[in-house]
Order: sequence, then structure tokens, then C-alpha cells
Amino acid sequence: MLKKDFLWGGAVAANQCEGAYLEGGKGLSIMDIVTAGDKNHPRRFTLNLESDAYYPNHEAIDFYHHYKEDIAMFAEMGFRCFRTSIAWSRIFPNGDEEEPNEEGLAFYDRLFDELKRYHIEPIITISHYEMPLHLVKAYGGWRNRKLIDFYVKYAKTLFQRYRGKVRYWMTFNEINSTIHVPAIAGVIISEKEDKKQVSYQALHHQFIASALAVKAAHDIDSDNKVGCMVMTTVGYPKTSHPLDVEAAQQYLRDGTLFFCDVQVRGAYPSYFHSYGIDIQMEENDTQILKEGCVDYIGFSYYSSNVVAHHMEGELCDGNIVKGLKNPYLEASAWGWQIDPDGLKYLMRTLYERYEKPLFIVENGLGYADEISEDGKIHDDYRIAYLRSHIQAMKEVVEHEHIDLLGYTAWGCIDIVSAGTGEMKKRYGMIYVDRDDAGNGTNQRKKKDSFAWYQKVISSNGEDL
Ligand code: BGP
Repeated sequence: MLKKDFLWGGAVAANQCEGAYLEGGKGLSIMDIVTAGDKNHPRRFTLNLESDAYYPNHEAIDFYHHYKEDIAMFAEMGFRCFRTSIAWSRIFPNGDEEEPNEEGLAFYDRLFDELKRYHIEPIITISHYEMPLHLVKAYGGWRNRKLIDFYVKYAKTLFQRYRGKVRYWMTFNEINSTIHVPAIAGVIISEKEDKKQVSYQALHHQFIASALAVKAAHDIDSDNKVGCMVMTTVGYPKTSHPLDVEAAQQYLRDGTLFFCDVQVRGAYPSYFHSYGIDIQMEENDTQILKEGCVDYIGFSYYSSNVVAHHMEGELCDGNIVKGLKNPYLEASAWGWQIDPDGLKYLMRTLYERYEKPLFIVENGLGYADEISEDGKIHDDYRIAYLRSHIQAMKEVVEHEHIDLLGYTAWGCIDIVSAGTGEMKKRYGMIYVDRDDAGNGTNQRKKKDSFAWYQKVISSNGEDL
């Protein structure tokens, strides 16, 4: 059995659901200008700083105005928690202001009060790829150490304002994505620069900012629990060739564990030396990392990959990171290889390495759902995906006593895809009538998975 206070819920991100991208005093964030793509042309997280706001799904699903209706539906499903992010540029429109934007703070006050009405615990991501665009244009994004002060001021503003309303936080969504897609951290790297060196230096600034935020959160409210959040990449060796096994070992270490090592253990691991990167540190940085260790490990898990020391063969897509095709696994229409056993592998690895509580804060199946002739959405494929992953998660929790805080199904309501900017790639138990071009009534509609997930939660995971 899962513990009786297991945090069942769903997850979204401000930039993928709120809309109202210039309302309530909000400034432009980098996600407001990222180009949209489609499943054949995954979004290029290039930031064309000359253009303003040409992301076609600016209004997303207008959660900013629909949040009461949506939260009522989450409550109907029995949610005990709800993960979303606070849009940094709602609170500090440019990011470097002295004073926060009161309208932005008041919106999230209303949101948290609405959740509280239904006894739904907010799980808040402080930065989910939503940094203010001005911090890129004026400072160069996270490559500039000044971002640390701007971020810490923003985080402290949140901890003080929402003291007693929010106690679960995560500092950066998928902090490892900075290495794969530096533009996500507002870092634009020129041809003549060393991408690795610039990316890892920007990441270092984020590590310091995260550690300072963790310490501030604990100082402001001892009830605060602050997690790191990593995109997990499980890679299986293509063959039993020792070099393929070594490639798989490094894929997991360098793609996932390194980021947890720094934020959970509070220091750069010795193997970092093999990266050949010379991080510019300031004298207190080592002490800051040591004092800012996170309380839990939040992570996203969607799929697994296959790796080899020579990556020849059919490539498959994945959550930001590609891999080779696994002949034993099916893939989603976007090429993400479906592997519930990989979740067990990953949970064991993380828990045995850190012995800190885990939190599955993203898991789900992107699918181009259609409305059937009977007017319903029979997403049995999504029920099958979620059932198999919840079964896997339960197995290791119950048999191996892994401490798992909760499970928030990603995109519990249809939202804009981060990777492609499409609405077509739907994850929700709630359908939203909106297409890739932003047309539609925005009406919400329960899919078959709505009643299924309601049953899962009411039985605390027993009735799958
Ligand atoms: C993760 C992000 C989420 C979400 C998810 C699904 O990387 O944290 O924001 O988008 O991926 O990806 P996509 O929306 O591209 O299907």
C-alpha cells in the first residue's frame, strides 16, 4: 500500500497553460518568443531577440481566467496536490526591478486560495523555463552571475508572500536542460564560443542560485520543503560490449545523476574533473552549495533510450534527449519509447544513491486525442500508459520501501507542448477545445481517463 497521505495529483507549467501573457502587469518571458514547431520539426529553442511574441499559442488554454473551473475539475478527480509554476515575469516583469508586481502576486494568492478551498496542496516550480526576456536582452541570461541575485530576490519574495500557503517548492524545472538547450536558460552561444564551457558556467550560476534559495526557504519557513527537479534519461546499452555498457553508465551519470549530486550532496563530484571544464567560482560558492542541499528529488520520467559507444542506428526522440531505438519497446507518435520498467530502474538508482524522498512530478503520454462520434474521448492508450507506470512505481515503493512523496501526472489538462508548441500533443484527463493555431471554444471536456484517475486516487492506487 502507498502511504495514506500520498500526494496524488497533476502537473502543468505557467507558460504552457496560463495565457494572459501580457495581462496583469506580466512582462515577456523567453517562452513568449520561442518558435513553435511540430512533431517533424521539434521546436528550436532559439531566441530571436529581435521579434516579440510570435509564439502562436500565447493564450495557451487561458488558465489565468479558467483556473477556478479547472481546479474544481481537479478536485472532482480527487487531487491531493497540484503542481504548477509561478511565471517569474508576472512577479518581476523585467526581472531586475526593485519592487515586485503586486497584480502578479495577487493572481497566485487567488490561485492558492482556490486550491486550499479543496484541500489541494500546491507544488510550486519557481522557474519553469519562464525567465523574463529582459534578463536575456540586458544581461545575457544565466551566463551572467548577476542572475543569481535577481533569482534569489524573486524566490525570497515568493517564500515571504506565500508563507503558510505553499510549502513544496522546486527551484528549476529540469535544470539539466541548460546543458542540452542553453537557450532555455536564456543563454545564446555564438559559433566561436565553447558551448560546453559557457553552458556549464551558466549551470553553475543556477546551482548557486538554487542553493541560496533552498537556504532562504528554510530560514523563512521551516515547513518549506525544496526539491531539485531533473529530467531523467535512462539509457540501456545497445549490446553487452563493455564500451556500450560504459556508455550507458555515463549517459545516466552525466545526463541525470550529476545534477542531483551537486544539489543533493552539495558539492561537485570528483568525476566532474573528467568533463574538462574550468568553472569560474567565487570564494563562498563551495560553502553555499554545501549549505543549500535540497530536501527531495523531483523528476520527470516519460521514456527510456538505448545508447552505444558508437551511436549508429535508428535514432528515437525523447524528452529533450534522443537515443537509439529499443526493439523491445513501443514508441509514442512523437517517438518517445514507452518503458514503465525504466521508471523502476531509475527510482532504485536515485533512492539507493541519495536516500532522500523522491517525487514523480512529470509522467504522461502525449497523444493526438480525437473526439469520437459519441462525443467522448476514449483515451484508453493513456490509461494503459499511466496504469503501467503507476504499477511500476507502486512495486518499488511497496517492496523496496522507497520513500515517494507523490505522483503528479503531467499535463493533467491539455496544455501547449513545451517541445513543439503544439496543442495537438495532448496529455490531459481533461480535453481542451483548442487547436495548434489557437482556434477553438476553450471548452473543457472529461476524457475516459478522468473517471479512471478518479478511481485510482480514491482507492489510493489500489484500483488501477
Ligand atoms: C518536460 C517539461 C514539461 C513538459 C514535458 C513534456 O521537459 O518539463 O514542460 O512539456 O517535458 O514535453 P512536451 O510538452 O514537449 O511533450
